[in-house]
Amino acid sequence: MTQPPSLGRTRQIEILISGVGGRLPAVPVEPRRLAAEAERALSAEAWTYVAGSAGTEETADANRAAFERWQIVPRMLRDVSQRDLSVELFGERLPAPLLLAPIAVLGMAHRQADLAVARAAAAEGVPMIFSNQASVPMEDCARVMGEAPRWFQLYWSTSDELVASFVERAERCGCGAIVLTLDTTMMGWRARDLDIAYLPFIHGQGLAQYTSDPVFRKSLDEPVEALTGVRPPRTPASVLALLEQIYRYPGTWAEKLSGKPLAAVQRFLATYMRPSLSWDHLAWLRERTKLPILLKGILHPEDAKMAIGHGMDGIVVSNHGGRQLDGEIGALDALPGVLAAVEGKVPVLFDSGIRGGADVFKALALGATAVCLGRPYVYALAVGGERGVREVIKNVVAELDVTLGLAGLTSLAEIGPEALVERRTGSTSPRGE
Ligand code: LAC
Repeated sequence: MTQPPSLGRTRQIEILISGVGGRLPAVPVEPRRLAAEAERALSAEAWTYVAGSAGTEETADANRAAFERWQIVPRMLRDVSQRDLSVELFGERLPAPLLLAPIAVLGMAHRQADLAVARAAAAEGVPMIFSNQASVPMEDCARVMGEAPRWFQLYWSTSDELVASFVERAERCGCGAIVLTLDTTMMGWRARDLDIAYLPFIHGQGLAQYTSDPVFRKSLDEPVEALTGVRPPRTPASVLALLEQIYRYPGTWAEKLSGKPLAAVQRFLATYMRPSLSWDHLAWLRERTKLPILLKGILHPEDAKMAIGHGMDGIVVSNHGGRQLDGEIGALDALPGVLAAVEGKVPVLFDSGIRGGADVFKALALGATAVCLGRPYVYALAVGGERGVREVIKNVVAELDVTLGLAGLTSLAEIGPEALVERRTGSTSPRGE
């Protein structure tokens, strides 16, 4: 699949011609305005959960600062009239080096949640990575995607039986890869969420992969060990939370009223995190699936080497959008070290901080094979639903196309570190000149 030769210009013209008729884009093109409109569209709880990062949110700032440290040095007079953004990943040719990152609880952003994103991703040919914490079961998303590419993100819970079931379901759903997220062996210290004392999962949101799973549902017949001695105070709010759990639990009214919705939340909270996970576990997963396995959350070069040593097929350099560990290295700052350790043996993907096409260009120039877009598509979902997600995908890809051409390049293979210079105070000069 290849792009029309001037995708960036096509998108610009499409927007500008519609503007002549007084019609504006469904979602803002400018990333900060997109976030601001999403904040207006979302409930306080949803905005806090989606936009928030860990602790003082220094990591989220570091992610952006890392992009700002690199500047593009364009070349001129190079005939950039024909450009190609396509890339091959695990035997599949993608129209652009872009995937949609797995994001939990999209139901907080829009009624159609993951389904709207799945339709938008399929229409644009951009793979969607189904979230382990989705609001819609993966089977339903796969159904609306036809043959379009999709992957599955896995959290390794304390139940290996459940992990195996998720992986089998992902295979049956036609997922092209398993992305094992490693940086969430416990929930990051999310000060914003703690200040409003809100976690969507406790309200029965983001549990769709679990409540649709035969292994998980069977486990609800067994007693669940209490996590702490703390019980919610009996208030109107706690009754409302119970009603939310009942409303979101799939099944017949008999099941809904059987105590299962509360059991599902309790079982989830008891199972979800596995801090004991270690490198030794990977062989078990490797045996269970022929799909490529990518490790997401790798930032240290030694971990990258270990991943390859353990037969992993790819790496996603990511700090979970700054949501897990405060005061952590900016993800883009970690990319060169990981790439040097990987020595081109497996594809290295990147996420955390991508806001537009120029950011994608910088990550590719440093050596990433492709990138994952995160919060911007959730913001677009909140503001414009499926159409909004399509637009944000188009905008990022179009901006990448424009950036490529204006940098004097015509294909991804041509993008390399020589296109960048590290920002210095005072004058900067391109490498090699
Ligand atoms: C989060 C987890 C659940 O970032 O992925 O909220």
